[in-house]
Amino acid sequence: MEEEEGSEPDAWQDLILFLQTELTSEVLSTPSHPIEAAKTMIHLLQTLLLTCFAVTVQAKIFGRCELYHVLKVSGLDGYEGYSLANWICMSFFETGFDTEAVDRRKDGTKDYGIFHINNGWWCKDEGTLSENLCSMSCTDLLNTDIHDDILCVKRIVKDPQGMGTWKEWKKHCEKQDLREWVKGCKP
Ligand SMILES: [Ca+2]
Repeated sequence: MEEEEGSEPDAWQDLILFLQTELTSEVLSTPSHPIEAAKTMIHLLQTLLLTCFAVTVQAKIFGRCELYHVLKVSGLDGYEGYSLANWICMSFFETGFDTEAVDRRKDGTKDYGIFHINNGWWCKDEGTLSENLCSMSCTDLLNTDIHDDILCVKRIVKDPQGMGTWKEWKKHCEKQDLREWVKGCKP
């Protein structure tokens, strides 16, 4: 993906700083025996792999029922007349439940996060004029905490077109039988 935005730069800076510190201390204490040196290298590689893993797990793809529960607790069920199944269906077709989704529209604006929120109207990012009606940074729409994303969609859906603002919802979810989307999710 093209998006070096988001919380990623901070995470990578932390990683680089950590590795610099770690490498410096390891090099200063490198043992002269080849086996000890090899052990040190293995230890370093393990540390590197673990740290990379810790950075990448910040991305999150929600499970269907997992999303259901977060949306329910956040009071989205029936909000402005839309059942939870509508939100889950919309998010699936817009982003596949991916909190890091960023897609560019034909008009040059971008849609951010698990609900594909547009930077022309709702959030502010660098280099784009925005109404910023949700009063938030677009990068906050890419982390694993979607409570602020939910607050923003509550604002978006109050507009006259309601969920019709999401093209994929209109295409795949509007006026459909949506029961399958919440099937098996414990109330
Ligand atoms: Ca967020």
